[in-house]
Amino acid sequence: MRLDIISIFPEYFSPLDVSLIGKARERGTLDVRIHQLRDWAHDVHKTVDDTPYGGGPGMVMKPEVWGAAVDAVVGSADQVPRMVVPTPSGRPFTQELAQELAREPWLLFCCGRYEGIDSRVMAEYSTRLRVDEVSIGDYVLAGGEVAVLVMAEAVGRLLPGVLGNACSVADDSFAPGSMRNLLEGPVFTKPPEWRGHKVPEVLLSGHHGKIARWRRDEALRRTVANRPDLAAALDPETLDKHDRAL
Ligand code: 6GU
Repeated sequence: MRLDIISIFPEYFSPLDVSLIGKARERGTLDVRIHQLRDWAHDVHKTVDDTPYGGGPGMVMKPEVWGAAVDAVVGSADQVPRMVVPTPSGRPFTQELAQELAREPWLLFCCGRYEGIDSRVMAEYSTRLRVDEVSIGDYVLAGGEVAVLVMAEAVGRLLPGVLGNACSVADDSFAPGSMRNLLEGPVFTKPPEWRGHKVPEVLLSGHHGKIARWRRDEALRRTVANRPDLAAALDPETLDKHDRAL
């Protein structure tokens, strides 16, 4: 996968040099290219923003600068990227969207700062590319950079060969399967007792059926406690008698 990022703060993306994503880049699974937006600002001050039409606080990023930057990155290749614009007013970023993005050969993330990017930029590229404005949650960040790190990691770990163990993707909270829509329960490793806290007996029993049942119970308990919204949306058909007793 090719992943282009345009930002006025390329320094934000040094985490992409390390860990899972860093290794994927070394192997050539992932081709990450980070661009400084100001390279396409042509006045002496390298201005990228201006005051909003209609008044109001803050600044808006200029369409001409973004247009020049995106045109240069998209170029005249026979392929075009899917464009993702991080913004708190976008559609929610979910595991489902991460899976969809992981199937794309080329993603372009456009990081806005201030009050955002002039809307005509998204309108213009929507005629040529798939454009999604995406939010990573109900809170406001100072810019899209950290949101892009979040999305790049969520997407990158889904690429074939990036995770050591393909099963760890299947087991994730929010992944499809029998644990679908349930949060992952607690996990334990050696020693069997630590500071008086014992590992639940069933996990030491070697009884795979009982272990699976216990894990599902714990997942359901945790979902009810931490995410009543998810618990309420569980399909009653998939809840068996045992689940309902919890
Ligand atoms: Cl994608 N960007 C910004 N600036 N704030 C956010 C966000 C994105 N998602 C949640 N808050």
